[in-house]
Amino acid sequence: MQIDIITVAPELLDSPFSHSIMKRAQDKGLLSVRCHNLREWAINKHGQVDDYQYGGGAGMVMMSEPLSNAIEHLQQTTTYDDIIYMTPDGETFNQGMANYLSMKGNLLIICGHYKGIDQRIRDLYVTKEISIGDYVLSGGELAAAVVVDAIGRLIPGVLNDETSALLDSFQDNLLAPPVYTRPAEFKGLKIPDILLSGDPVKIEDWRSEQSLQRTKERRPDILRD
Ligand code: 6GU
Repeated sequence: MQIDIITVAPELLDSPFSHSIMKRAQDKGLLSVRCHNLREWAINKHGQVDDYQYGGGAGMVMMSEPLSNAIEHLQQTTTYDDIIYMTPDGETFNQGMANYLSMKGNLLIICGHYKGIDQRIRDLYVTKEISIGDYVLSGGELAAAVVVDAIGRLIPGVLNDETSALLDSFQDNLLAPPVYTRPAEFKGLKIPDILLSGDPVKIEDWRSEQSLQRTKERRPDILRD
């Protein structure tokens, strides 16, 4: 899978994809993430990519020309399954969207800043608008990193134990059960006896029950879905 990201702050995206599972995915050739600095398509030598909004009001708007030129430049060599705009007024990201997007071949992600991007770019190019939650970030980069991480780990072959993504919280509309590792007693707290029983069926039943219990208590909303 190839993911291209258009941003005014490529430095913000250096680190998230350089470690751990995202790094492994790229080293294995299963995922390629490329960040493109929008200022390369600035309208003047000052690197201008934003301007005041028509109708007045505080805050700058990212101009259509640099964005359009960047998108069309990238489209010359890549056909995108989706062109995604990261925006707080987009559809709220969830595991189902991550599953869906992980099956795509090429994605283009546009990160907004300031008051957002000129509406005409959304009308002309964007096929999907994603928010990562009901709060406002200063730019779309951290949100894009979240989305790419959630998608990237689902690409077959990225995780060592291929079944582990299937057992994640949310994969079956249930939260994950509690987990424990050594020692068996820590600060007076013992692990549940069942985990030492050696009975895989009983352990599986216990985990299912814990998942259900946790979901009822913490996220009754997803249980109803
Ligand atoms: Cl995608 N962008 C920004 N700027 N803020 C957000 C967001 C995106 N998702 C939640 N808050």
